[in-house]
Amino acid sequence: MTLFILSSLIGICQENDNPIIPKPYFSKALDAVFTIDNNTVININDDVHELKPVAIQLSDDIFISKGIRLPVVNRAIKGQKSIDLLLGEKTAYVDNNEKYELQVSETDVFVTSQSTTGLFYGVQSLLQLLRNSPNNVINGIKIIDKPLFRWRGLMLDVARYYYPPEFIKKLLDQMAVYKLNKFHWHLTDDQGWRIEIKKYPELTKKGAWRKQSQFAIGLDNNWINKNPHGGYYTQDEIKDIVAYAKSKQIDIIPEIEMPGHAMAALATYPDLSCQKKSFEVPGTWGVKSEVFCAGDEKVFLFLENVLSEVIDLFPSEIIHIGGDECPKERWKECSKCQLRIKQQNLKNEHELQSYFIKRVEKFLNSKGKSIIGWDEILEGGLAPNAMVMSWRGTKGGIEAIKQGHQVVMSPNTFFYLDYYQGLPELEPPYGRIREKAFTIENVYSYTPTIDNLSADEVNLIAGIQANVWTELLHTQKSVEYMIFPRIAAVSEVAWTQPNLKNWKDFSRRLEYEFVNYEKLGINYAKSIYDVWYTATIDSTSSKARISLEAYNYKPEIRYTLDGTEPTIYSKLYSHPFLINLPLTLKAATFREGKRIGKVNSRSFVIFE
Ligand code: TNX
Repeated sequence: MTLFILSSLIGICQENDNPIIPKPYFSKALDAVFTIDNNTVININDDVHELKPVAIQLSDDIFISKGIRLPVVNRAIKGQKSIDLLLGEKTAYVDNNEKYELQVSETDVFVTSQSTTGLFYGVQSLLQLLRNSPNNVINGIKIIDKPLFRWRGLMLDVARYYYPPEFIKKLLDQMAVYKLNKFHWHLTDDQGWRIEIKKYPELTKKGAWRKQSQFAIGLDNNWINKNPHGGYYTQDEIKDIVAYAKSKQIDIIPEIEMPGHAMAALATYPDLSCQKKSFEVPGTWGVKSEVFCAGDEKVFLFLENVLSEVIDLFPSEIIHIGGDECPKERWKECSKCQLRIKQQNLKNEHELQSYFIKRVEKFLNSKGKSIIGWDEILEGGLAPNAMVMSWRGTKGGIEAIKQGHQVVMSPNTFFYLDYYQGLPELEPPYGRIREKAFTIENVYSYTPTIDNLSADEVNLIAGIQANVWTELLHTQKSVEYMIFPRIAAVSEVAWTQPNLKNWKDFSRRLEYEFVNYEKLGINYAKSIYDVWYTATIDSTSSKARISLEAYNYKPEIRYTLDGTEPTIYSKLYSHPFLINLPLTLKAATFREGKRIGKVNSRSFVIFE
């Protein structure tokens, strides 16, 4: 019954001016305004111990955002204007522990949930309302909110380039704002080992450093930066970051890559490879032939020792063990690997990979942990509690579901934030170029296909995740550029019911985020303001039909045909037009008398 009322209300209330990202499950404007001033208090029940830290954090955040310090009090005196945090009270909903309610009326703001997680999300919504308001006033609103998916992830590859703890924390701050709850920390790879392991100090003494870095992939892959690069996180730093994440309701899922993508470890301990030869930590990218030897017991002992320390550092129930892109050529030539295949009655090297993963999985299971791995771990079968991260499109994910595994959809066709988000000629020179840019609108458009799945199978989709691989992102600024603002779209895909998603409305709300990024000094991409062309050229009549498009909210596109820069006085684009060739078209977006996008310039010629 409640559900029915909710769903009929949702349609009506879609158009209100709620600026929150990700869009809540239900929201309705109320005819009231709440003003925060020096007489406002944050009201909690002191007997509920979990409330205190949330309240103090809220008070700090309001101070940072509005410069007003609200005292935290135990049950405010009647009549006093207050923000009330309520845990496990006043709420009828218990079906989802991330659920919260937020009500802003004239005299009170109520944030209510059954759990501290839900309460935290309610507070995040409140803070967004407040920061997006030009003064200290919040318009009346009632929100009932809960997420679509339980896994709302972001992965950062710190192996290809190292980023310091403060940067990780800054990222966690923004993940929390967007109600993302899984930070997947890609800590080891060919080009660097970034986690201190007490039993093997050499791993970070040697394996965390490389002599050079390759700068580009593709046409110009010979450009080498000869500066050494490296760094790692001490166990103390990791503990601190894990605790910080926890305070923001974020689990950190550590990834230790195996059996491939492991050259940093092999360079440190050549004995763990098949050929036992010494290597350098590579300063080039790509899939490497050197992998952990699957026939040598030393390798499993090493990994078990490493994982034991990892388990102690990360409370997460799930450990990521990689499993992707493991070439088999060394195993084919290795007598120990071949002996293992024979002794274990395996058919080939693919089954040897499966043996490897299952063995590590068994170890982790014995410690009360379960594994997640890239979709290659499916090959050869898995224990039922293993999760699969589907990166090569979503096929692997669907297959995993059919085999009864939980999956995280992370297709490289939508969620690889190392790919360009705009027109290559207008973007800064970092990230990967594909035929098609991964615009924020593309990211936003993702919904998992569930057509051929039963309800139980759909429930196996734990969620979605965006991945930031960093081969081509050598500065913090470049990483920020690739993440922001696409992270906002990721959060809405992860949190919001698909039927509530609406690009135009999202692009309106995104404008508030840009203001916030400016305030926080986040190097965000403004690619959404750039103009895209489509031209159909008819060489017999020497004419072209040109259409222009921009994805920002209510774009105002102006253009010139005479080679001059477009200004606010240039022609306003309204619909596709036919035009004589050759010509040079220059177009950009404008707002309130100012150019906001870059100038996209194109020459169209006639091919004889
Ligand atoms: C594939 S996704 C990889 C990474 C690369 C990435 C570049 C995956 C499991 N493996 O090693 O960094 O492509 O986009």
